[in-house]
Amino acid sequence: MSGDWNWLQNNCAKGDTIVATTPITELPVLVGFEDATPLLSAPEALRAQADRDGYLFFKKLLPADVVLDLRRQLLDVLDRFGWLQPEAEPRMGLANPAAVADLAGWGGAGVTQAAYLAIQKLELFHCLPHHPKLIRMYETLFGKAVLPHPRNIARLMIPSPGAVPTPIHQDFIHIQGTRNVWTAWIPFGDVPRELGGLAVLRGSHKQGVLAVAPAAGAGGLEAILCNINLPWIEHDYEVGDVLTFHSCTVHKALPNRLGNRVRLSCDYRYQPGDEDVEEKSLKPHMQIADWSELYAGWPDSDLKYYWTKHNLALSPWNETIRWQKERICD
Ligand SMILES: O=C(O)CCC(=O)C(=O)O
Repeated sequence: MSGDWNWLQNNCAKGDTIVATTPITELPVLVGFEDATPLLSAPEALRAQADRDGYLFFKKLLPADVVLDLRRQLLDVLDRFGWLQPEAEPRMGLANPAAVADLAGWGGAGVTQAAYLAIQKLELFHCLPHHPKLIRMYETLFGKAVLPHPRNIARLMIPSPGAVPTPIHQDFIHIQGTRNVWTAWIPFGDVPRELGGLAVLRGSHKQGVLAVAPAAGAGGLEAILCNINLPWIEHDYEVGDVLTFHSCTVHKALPNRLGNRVRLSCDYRYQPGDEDVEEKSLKPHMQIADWSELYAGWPDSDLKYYWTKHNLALSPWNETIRWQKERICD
């Protein structure tokens, strides 16, 4: 055990205020998720693994052509805004360093508000979370009907001087409602570890809701890890892969070490249809527009306002969960 870890434990024992600093980097790191695909035909075993680890990984759950089609649409938007290298094929996803030098991402999306609006208008972006492979997987996990949240999040992580990887956090403080919400993190294209994929802290969902401190990066709040000795699991993602994790599972993005390559991904969220949902989960991400504006260019589709057909149990937002800015460890 390292000196840093001992420092954390000693200071925790004394009840000092803990700020999230060095001990986090000292946690063990393992590489490679176990593929949970075989457990889809053994629901009890699937749930046992989900309960043990707080996440499940499915190798190539989604068809590559669908995911790559969405990747192409996202890169087209980045190209339209002039952020990709003009001499390279857009599908390579290579940022133009001069064009992104001053890029200030809006609210953790990685791109400006105007570009994020264009992305939120893409029908396929909001269609993909309803793919039967995803819905069946969550029905198996929950053992009941599933509510996909319509607030779908895209992460367009363009390497620019101001870009910061998503900090260590739990989704629950940003979602609320039932804790039984699971996020699907889906890479849009291959995302080796060097490109800055998502890492999860195995078993951390059993720690409850952790205290937070302000931090740079998406979400703006960092979970304070105190007296936790669990391993980080990192992975080299391939197109079609799906990682899903509980709303209390601690996770973070790895830094992008691949120069100019853009990292694209999404967060789609799912919960049992009969459990509480907080109202903002039913609105567009960061309330960038009304649904009517996002839907304006779509053909007629059952997916428009689909959640209004569910009998939803709404629960109120609790701002105090996000007020905890420091924690005294016991
Ligand atoms: O993809 C990312 O960098 C962040 C994903 C995530 O953890 C989140 O949006 O909550």
